[in-house]
Amino acid sequence: MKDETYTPPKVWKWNDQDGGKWTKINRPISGATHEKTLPVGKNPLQLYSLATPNGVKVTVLLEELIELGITDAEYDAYLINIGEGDQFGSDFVAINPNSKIPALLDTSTEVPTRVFESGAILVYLAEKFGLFLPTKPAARAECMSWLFWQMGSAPYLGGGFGHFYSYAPMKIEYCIDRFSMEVKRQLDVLDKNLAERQFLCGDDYNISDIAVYSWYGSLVVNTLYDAQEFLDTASYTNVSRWANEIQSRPAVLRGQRVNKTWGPEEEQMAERHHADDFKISS
Ligand SMILES: N[C@@H](CCC(=O)N[C@@H](CS)C(=O)NCC(=O)O)C(=O)O
Repeated sequence: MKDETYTPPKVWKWNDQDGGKWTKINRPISGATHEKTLPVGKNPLQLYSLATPNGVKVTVLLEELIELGITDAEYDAYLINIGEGDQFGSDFVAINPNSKIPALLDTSTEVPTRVFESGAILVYLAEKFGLFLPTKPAARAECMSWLFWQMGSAPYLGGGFGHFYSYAPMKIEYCIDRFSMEVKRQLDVLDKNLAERQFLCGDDYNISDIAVYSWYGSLVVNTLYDAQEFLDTASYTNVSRWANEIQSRPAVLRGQRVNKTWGPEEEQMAERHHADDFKISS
């Protein structure tokens, strides 16, 4: 372990720490680093994103809405390359002062509405179109509980486990153990819930399934961190059953391709502007 003898100084200073894959974009300050105008397309909704699990949540919901014939959910999806620092451009920061994808601009409202944080975007869209979010108080509370569970839990999976297992420049047993333990505990929470229910909240698929699937479903179907074997995800049989069912939905397959610029070419789609884009590129 590189840092066995490290003693933290009195005051932490920002210098050339080797933060691994993301080291070039990590900064201890917020705000724009450069002027950059974002494109705006013709559709009511403008999405600025990338096909990471947080980005995919939104494109899956939008594709589900379009699958149901909701034309007002048509959207332009523009690529934000976080490896190149696009999230620090001035127009992006005006939509999301937190400089992270996904960010949404709803141009159909009298004054364009900005929405940031993937959970807030899911709730905004579900409420706007009256779909995928139950309205009865008890069912809504259950949906919100699982949605907020995902928002609070996934940083342990992404920023914790994923970072130290996949991205960190050295393998640190202490960190990998700590976050593997927590991720396995989280998978067990999901598995016990899904032993009783088809979807997270019962018989109906809603935005909590979309949010949790994008992280934990991807983990068990092995599109995230290549950690299926390491975490023995197959032993969470109820999570696997649920993930495979969601994975086969046409809207999910489409949503996962939007703003994707890696993997097999036929799965990539840097930008999306029209439902027919999938036909053209597939
Ligand atoms: N809590 C935020 C997290 C978003 C987030 O972490 N996005 C990552 C990609 S998955 C990002 O944009 N990272 C760029 C950076 O940290 O500079 C959400 O759910 O929207």
